Amino acid sequence: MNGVLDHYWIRNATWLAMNPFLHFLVLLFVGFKSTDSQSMVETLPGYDGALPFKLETGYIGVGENDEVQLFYYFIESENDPARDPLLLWLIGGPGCSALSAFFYEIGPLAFDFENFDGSLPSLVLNPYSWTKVASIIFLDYPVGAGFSYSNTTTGYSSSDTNSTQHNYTFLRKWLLAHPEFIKNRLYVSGDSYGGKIVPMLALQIAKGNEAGLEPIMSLKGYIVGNPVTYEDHDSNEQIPYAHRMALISDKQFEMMLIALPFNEVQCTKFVNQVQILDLICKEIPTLPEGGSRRFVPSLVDDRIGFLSLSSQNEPPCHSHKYVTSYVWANDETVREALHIREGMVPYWTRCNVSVTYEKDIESVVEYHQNLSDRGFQALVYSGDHDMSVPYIATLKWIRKLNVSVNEEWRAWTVDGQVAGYTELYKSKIKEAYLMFATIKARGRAYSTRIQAKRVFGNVKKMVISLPTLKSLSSSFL
Ligand SMILES: *[C@@H]1O[C@H](CO)[C@@H](O)[C@H](O)[C@H]1NC(C)=O
Ligand SMILES: *[C@@H]1O[C@H](CO)[C@@H](O)[C@H](O)[C@H]1NC(C)=O
Ligand SMILES: *[C@@H]1O[C@H](CO)[C@@H](O)[C@H](O)[C@H]1NC(C)=O
Ligand SMILES: *[C@@H]1O[C@H](CO)[C@@H](O)[C@H](O)[C@H]1NC(C)=O
Ligand SMILES: *[C@@H]1O[C@H](CO)[C@@H](O)[C@H](O)[C@H]1NC(C)=O
Ligand SMILES: CC(=O)N[C@H]1CO[C@H](CO)[C@@H](O)[C@@H]1O
Repeated sequence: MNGVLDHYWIRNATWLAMNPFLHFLVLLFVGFKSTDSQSMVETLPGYDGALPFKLETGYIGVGENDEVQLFYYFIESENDPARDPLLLWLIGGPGCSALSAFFYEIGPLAFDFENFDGSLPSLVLNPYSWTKVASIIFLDYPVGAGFSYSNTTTGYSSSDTNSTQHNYTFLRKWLLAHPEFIKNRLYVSGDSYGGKIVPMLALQIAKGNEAGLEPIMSLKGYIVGNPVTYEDHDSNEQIPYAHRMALISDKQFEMMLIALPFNEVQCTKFVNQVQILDLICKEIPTLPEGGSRRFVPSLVDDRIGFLSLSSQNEPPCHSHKYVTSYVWANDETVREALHIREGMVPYWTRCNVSVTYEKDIESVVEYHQNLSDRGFQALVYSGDHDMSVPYIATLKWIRKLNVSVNEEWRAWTVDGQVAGYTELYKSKIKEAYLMFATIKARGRAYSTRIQAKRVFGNVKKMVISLPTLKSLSSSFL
């Protein structure tokens, strides 16, 4: 406990005291329980001195008896938290930890991989952190991901539908515990598999608002990157994508068009799906059980030895970078600093591939449509070298929405260089814009500094120049 936390509680208590009726409703509908916790984190192992931003971590209970405890990291905007938007960030998987997005994608800190020697990695600031323009809640979802856990076995089963519900309950409770953020413009955001939950949750929020559920959220729109939307259709587009990217021949492509037998998998199996220009590498998943904390190179059965990594700025295998997160997140001092509850998640993994999860919603195109019909803004971006959710799959469902092209396809730039291409769509029903943008990227959009800068440039302009994306596109793109 410290001053800032007390401050939160005091404000919260005052707010609730002033709204006894609301408090009652809240208790009735959200079932506020005492198992929730929140703590300010002022220092982190690996970073010298006090953190130059406000970090809070905590657990919020969801499910019938709060048996599911969702863990989150909240970073206040480094600009103007009172006025900047609030983003809820949902990472993909399903089953990946929010910490991965925090360190490897859009968060304020990154690992100093260059000087990593196997012991606790040092942390450096990320100049392109989205927290420069927005406050962000990074959520470990669904249950089983990151530090989120359930104290019952049945609590571990989840699905698109009930993780959306968990997410919604989470957000309601979180906002009630942080009433100073209720009025901030809210964007639900996420990428990859998170891109499927984002529109579901956004629509749930819209419906909750329409039904008068407290707190009424200031939802303005949503942001998705390489979003899984309709898996079967998304993967159908991998073939034309592979053709466009010179991974299969014209002849093979023609054979496929006329449905002659041709094994596309054979042709692309040696291609890294999420980053077609990258090597295929194993993710280095674990450290030796019970052994020393130092990394043992012989465990790595990749073609490229681990020893060669530390001497290079950019490791040849992107996935090797992830080893730092295992070392860091499983360090006792780190867990203590993050206020992780003891014994609940004995070993942190970046992506829990064994989460019990049912994909019970096949397509979320209808959710995008309904959000657009209701007037919500959307930023949809695609790293253009990602074959698992190729940009053409994304464009395909966008063009099926009841929207018209408002600005034709054209380049957008960062520092005078083309950073990608964009097309702006407008709802035929409401003053709602959907901006699609490609990011020239080696796979997912953040894998190098320059790419991170590109995505950041786009998001920065979006969150700053609302209310409509229209003004954004004329002022920036
Ligand atoms: C699970 O946690 C909730 C909230 O702390 C508690 O009410 C419940 O009794 C716990 N159940 C078990 C089986 O431990
Ligand atoms: C969530 O969905 C899974 C799969 O459909 C189901 O087994 C589980 O009972 C659901 N959990 C709750 C709390 O509804
Ligand atoms: C992964 O998820 C499963 C099921 O949801 C859970 O039982 C398990 O403890 C999780 N593993 C880790 C390492 O968190
Ligand atoms: C979307 O809107 C249509 C028409 O109002 C409605 O029938 C449908 O149930 C909505 N879908 C969702 C997921 O809310
Ligand atoms: C699309 O929007 C137009 C204009 O409001 C409306 O007339 C039409 O019914 C909509 N189409 C669909 C499929 O919703
Ligand atoms: C889509 C979805 O899961 N909706 C659920 C969200 O949560 C509320 C209650 O918190 C349910 O009523 C919805 O059915």
